[in-house]
Amino acid sequence: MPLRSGFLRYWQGWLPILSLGLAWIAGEARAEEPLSRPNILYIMSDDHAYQAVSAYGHGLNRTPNIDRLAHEGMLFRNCFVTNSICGPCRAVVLTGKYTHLNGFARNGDRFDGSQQNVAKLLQQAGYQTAVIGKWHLETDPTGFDHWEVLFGQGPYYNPPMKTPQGRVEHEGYTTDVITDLALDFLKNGRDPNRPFFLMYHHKAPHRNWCPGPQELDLYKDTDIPEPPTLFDDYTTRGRAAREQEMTIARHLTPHDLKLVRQNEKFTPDQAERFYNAYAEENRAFEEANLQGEELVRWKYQRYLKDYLRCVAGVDRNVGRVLDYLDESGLAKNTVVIYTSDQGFYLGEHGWFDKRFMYEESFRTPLLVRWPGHVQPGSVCEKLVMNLDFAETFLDIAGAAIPEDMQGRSLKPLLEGREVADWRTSMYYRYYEYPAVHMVHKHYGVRTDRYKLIYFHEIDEWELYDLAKDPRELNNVYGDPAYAEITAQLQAELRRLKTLYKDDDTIRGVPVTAATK
Ligand code: SGN
Ligand code: CA
Repeated sequence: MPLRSGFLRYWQGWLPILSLGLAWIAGEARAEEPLSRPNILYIMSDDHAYQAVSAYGHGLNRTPNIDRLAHEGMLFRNCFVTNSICGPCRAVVLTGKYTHLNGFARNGDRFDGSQQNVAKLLQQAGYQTAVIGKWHLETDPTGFDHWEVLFGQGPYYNPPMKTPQGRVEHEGYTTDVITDLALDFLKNGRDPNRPFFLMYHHKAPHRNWCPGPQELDLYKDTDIPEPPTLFDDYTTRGRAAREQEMTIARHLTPHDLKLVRQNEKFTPDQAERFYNAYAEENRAFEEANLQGEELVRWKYQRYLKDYLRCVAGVDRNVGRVLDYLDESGLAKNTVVIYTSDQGFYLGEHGWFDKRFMYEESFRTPLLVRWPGHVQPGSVCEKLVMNLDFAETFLDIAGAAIPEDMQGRSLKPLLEGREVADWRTSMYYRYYEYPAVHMVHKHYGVRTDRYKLIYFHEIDEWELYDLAKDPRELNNVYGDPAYAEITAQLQAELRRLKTLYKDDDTIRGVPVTAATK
């Protein structure tokens, strides 16, 4: 007995320490396991053209914080969207499927939140999921543990946000507010036992380009360089390029140009700061009574400066988030992606807005940092698409990619591996007509060298040889020298249409009926 009780006492004395040790080891293992899977921070702004990300080298502006992702990660030079318009792009990113399968064809449609989406799949894989900022899909987010989104487009100042608990009012500049909420999630809302997937979505630099108080005075004494196609007259192009309603010359409004009071619900201080910033220039403008090309040039400067001021606000806020990732130690195990819902015209062809399959709106910026996986300062030239994003997130998370997703994971490209059978052509389709900006419906195919576009409702084809004509000023459709390539591209277009199961319906409803 004495022996036994001595033995027991001996072990009883050690037991709490032993069990603590075991619990610690188990706890460590639990904490280790999910943390070995990286967090995913997906940053998407709205209408941020690659021409206005300085890492792309266009010389319009400086975006030092976004550029960090290129210096510390990979810059994709050829990232494109499947359908260059906001809501549809967001639906593609969530589902990894083309518009005709996810059902969200035009802004204002209601996203079917009951379908499979990447947030739901990551949630099932053990991720904590969140979306903060612009959403624009009408129905409530599904698959997110946490969400706080703008109502529709949302304002530039003092945005109310929609949450599962109802409407929440905020005071401040929306780009700052969305970042504050994202930082609050990272600091206080995060589950330390799960990796996170955070979609942090800006409203800026969407029309009507209202800068924040900190950026209102930027570019005051500078001239922004004009694009060579500012005065494009659309010779050689068809009806679509002529009939659109998105010219700087005729379609920017006095409201867009800050020549009249704004629709924003400013506080008195915000209003004073805002209107004072424009007052002197507006007086000079009225006195000058500009006409013709001079007037277009003035409008271009006003548009671009406001646009770039909004971009500077986004960049400053991306910097705040990257700094927090560094300070908190999260940076080393977090994949950071920066992109825009689609591209935008910054005066090219005389335009603002997007929608067309021409380069500036078809293409979107994409920069990805993933420490230990992506070679800092690397560049990818492959043809990638927003269709690939959902698959990429799942692959990064080590989760299975469903068969019915239509893109392909970018993970091998990110890791610098050669992928011999990567896509060499891309399919595009736009449906929003008639609608604001009046861009005719079209679909088409782009390879690394050529682009064939079919405006099917007006039965007009366009063909561009991007090697000879990167600005797409010379439509060579019908030129006998291009007969063979045209036939090849038409065959490729048919092949892609079939491959992606586009049967001219939106989920079984004929396009004409579905997009009225
Ligand atoms: C608003 C804008 C348009 C813009 C669409 C879609 N007009 O209607 O210029 O094309 O949104 O933009 S505005 O005067 O209200 O700003 S999207 O990015 O949401 O698709
Ligand atoms: Ca957009």
